[in-house]
Amino acid sequence: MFYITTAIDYTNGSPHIGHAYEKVLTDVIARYQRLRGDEVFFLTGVDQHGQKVQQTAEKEGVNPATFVKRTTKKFLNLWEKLDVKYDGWAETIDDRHKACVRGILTTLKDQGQLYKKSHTGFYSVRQEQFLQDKDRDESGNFGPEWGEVVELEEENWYFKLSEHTDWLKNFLTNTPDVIIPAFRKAELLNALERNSGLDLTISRPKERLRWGIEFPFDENFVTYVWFDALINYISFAGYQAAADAKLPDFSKLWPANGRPVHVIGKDILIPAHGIYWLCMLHAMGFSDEQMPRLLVHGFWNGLGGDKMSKSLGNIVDPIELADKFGVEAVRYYLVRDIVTGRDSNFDLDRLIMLFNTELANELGNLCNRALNMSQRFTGGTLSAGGDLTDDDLALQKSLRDSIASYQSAMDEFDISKGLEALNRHVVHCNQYAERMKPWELKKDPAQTERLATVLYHLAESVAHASVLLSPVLPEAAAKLADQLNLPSLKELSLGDLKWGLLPEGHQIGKPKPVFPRIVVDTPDSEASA
Ligand code: ME8
Repeated sequence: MFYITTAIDYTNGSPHIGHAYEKVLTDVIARYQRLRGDEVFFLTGVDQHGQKVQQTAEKEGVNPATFVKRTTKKFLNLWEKLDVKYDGWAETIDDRHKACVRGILTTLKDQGQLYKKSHTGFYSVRQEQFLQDKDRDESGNFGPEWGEVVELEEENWYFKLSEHTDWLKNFLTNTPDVIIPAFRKAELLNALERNSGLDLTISRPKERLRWGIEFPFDENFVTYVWFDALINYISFAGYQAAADAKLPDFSKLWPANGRPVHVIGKDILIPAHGIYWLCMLHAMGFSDEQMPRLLVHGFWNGLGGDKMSKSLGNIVDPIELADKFGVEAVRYYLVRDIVTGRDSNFDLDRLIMLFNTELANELGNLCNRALNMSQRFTGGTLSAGGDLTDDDLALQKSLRDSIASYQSAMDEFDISKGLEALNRHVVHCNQYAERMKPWELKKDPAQTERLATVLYHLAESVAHASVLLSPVLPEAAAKLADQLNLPSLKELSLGDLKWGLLPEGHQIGKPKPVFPRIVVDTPDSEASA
């Protein structure tokens, strides 16, 4: 069982391209794992509590519950549009989740992991939060962005995080591959050095935050939004769920020796996932073997290369993009033009260029050639009968190499490299077609068998390409399988990818272009040339 999750998105605003990237990336990984033959459970969802939501709802003059329902819908619509196919959907206002959070709070309290104490500190009335030394400006003051700052005493519940940090240091130091990419582990260990000794405030007094999960043993407090949100990974996996809760069987999704994969952005590794969550799991009695793997992806910067922000007005809207360029172009770009773990600048010219060169020109051309020529020259009937030349054998080797590189890249969550491996074979096939010139062979009756062999090599390559492409572009892959007239392609596993997917005498279907070129009619766009 391969259990994979994404971060759950804040519902205080609309989804942007960063949200879309994370969910498409996870969808691609989930689909790839299925292609490998694994059973997969993919959980995603929304983070609906907390101060930000309460504040935005107030600004809009609606109650938080109405507000989150409205924004949650935007996320649901986006996943449907982008063909993100999850198995479980997490909403933190769900009663089953609340019951799980409350159960965990009670257990941790009974185990002596929680305590209540009062804290005196500087509090920003405008931002409704306690400030820390890092919030001071160069002259040591709290700047005007914090508004009125007052010294305040407040009681809260704390989780004894500090009791788990030595364990965490040892665990991280001695366990390879739990933080991906590895350079993030060094950052995490550094942060742990700086943070050790601190416990975590896990409550907010109701006087300043009402929109949260009420403490089961202290009605004056709600749960801190991160403590609440992180628990989604287990609550929606069926952790300590009631029998009739319609949730998965937890022991199947998260067995004693199983590590789920949490896909998260680089901004929420430290401290939320890398420190709080791993320590929370440890406190709940999860073993080292059960600690999740954290796959930490990078950020898309907005158009122009700056960090995306409302004030710069450079936030990329995934719905607009999909409407303009098509869902497949967006999905392809989001996993092709970024190395998992690194940042990238969102660039429309590159979106168009990558679609037009790698899909419309290379793969599209190969599909058109293979299917159209087979239809026109042999009535759509395939035959692999003839003797093989060095060129044919080189093509078959190129395919084998390509599948092997694809698989090792995808196993390491490096989708861009996996697609590159697939593209190498597609380019090889187009060059093969140029050299073999089936259109010339057609003119010579003595070359009938040779023509069939060449066409078979091209069509067989399209069949493999459609399977390899399917995690990224499921719709295009399904169309190709239909045109090849081979529905079973949609059910294949990676292990089934051997030469000869298309049986002798197979009759292909009617070819139709699957990757129409994106044409942009702005005069200065190079990509439209
Ligand atoms: O952090 N590029 O929610 P969120 C790539 N609710 N990824 C980006 C991005 C960008 N420009 N901007 C944001 C939260 N993300 C919490 C998570 S999990 C228990 C709770 C990623 O809506 C970000 O890193 O701010 C995170 O993984 C996800 O989008 C949701 O961000």
